[in-house]
Amino acid sequence: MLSTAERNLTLPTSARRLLGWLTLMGCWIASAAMTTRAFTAADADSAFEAHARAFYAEQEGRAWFKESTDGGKVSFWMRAEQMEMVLDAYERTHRPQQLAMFTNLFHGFLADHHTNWSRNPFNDDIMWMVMACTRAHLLTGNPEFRDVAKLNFDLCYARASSTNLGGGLWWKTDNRSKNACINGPGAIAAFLLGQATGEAHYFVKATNTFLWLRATLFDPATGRVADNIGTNGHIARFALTYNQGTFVAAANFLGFTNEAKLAATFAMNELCKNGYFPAAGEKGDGGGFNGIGARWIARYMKERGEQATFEQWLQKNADAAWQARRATDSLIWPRWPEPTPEGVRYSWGASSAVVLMQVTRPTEPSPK
Ligand code: 7K2
Repeated sequence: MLSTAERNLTLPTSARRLLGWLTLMGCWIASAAMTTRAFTAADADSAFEAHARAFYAEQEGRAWFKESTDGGKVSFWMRAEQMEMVLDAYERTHRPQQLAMFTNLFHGFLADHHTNWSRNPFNDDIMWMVMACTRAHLLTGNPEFRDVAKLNFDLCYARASSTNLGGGLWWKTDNRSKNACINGPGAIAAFLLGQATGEAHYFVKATNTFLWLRATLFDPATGRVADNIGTNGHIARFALTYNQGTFVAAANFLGFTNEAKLAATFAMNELCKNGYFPAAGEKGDGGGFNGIGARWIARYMKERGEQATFEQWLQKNADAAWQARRATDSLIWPRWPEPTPEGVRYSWGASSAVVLMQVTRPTEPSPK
């Protein structure tokens, strides 16, 4: 038998040169593949498990998320939204233990905040938790989740809805502004409750809320969703990824696909730098904004077959987020592609990357 080298020697010079080139190219492609950032479904599992290991706590069937690696308990809306993160994982894996986690978190939430949330002056807080519970009901059929969602949506909508400024929902009970962060979630919550209960008035509420939001805070020329309008009519124009995401969700549910695409495109092209979601602070409300944005944009993309426009962008972020995990416990802060530093990390800030990795299609198959 001739060795490869010997066999090559029998080839004419031009063919040998070509072979040399091909070998070189092969090495180059292989080394590029090794440095290419990629994540697998197993990595999405690992990211979720790392977050749970660091922050999920449970006692006698009642669970919560710690505020940080130092302990504590995370506040109302960040807790609700990390419950949505658990649903994102369940929607991807269909693992019963993730549903059990949600159920424990639900009971833990009610133990701390009771079944009637009207003492919370933030209407948006209530709507975030209504969304979590209604999604859980739609996934499980458990009436416990639906009934609490319905009770609290109804009381929140009754106090938040008004004709001032042409309609829409007040952000807080002091009735000083109408914000995207209540009207997007309010429209989503109403729509999902319509699905959960079959009661048509919820779809009317979803439509009215969305149409007000579109007319008042959405710019159809750019896709920007402004943050809020005050009682004096002043519009705060700044745009945030979570407001873009909830607008996209409501638009998608109600069939306003042009608006959904515009708002998603604005988030991708105008709010991102080098294609990366904006770096968020970890302690405040902003830590989980990108997770909310990614969740709803990804869902819209999948339901409307818009992968060609948005999937590479989501995957670039999910890859970068996974690369940015820290070695000690695989937590990921909300400032990828910068690597996650050692020290205290916050559950809400660490949830954005976890959500992103649950809702984005992996860029590589899992190893066998
Ligand atoms: O001003 C609102 C909102 O319009 C804006 O987008 C963000 C920006 O800040 C607040 S919303 C944050 C609230 C969420 N609900 C619970 C409250 O404790 C919290 O202030 O960050």
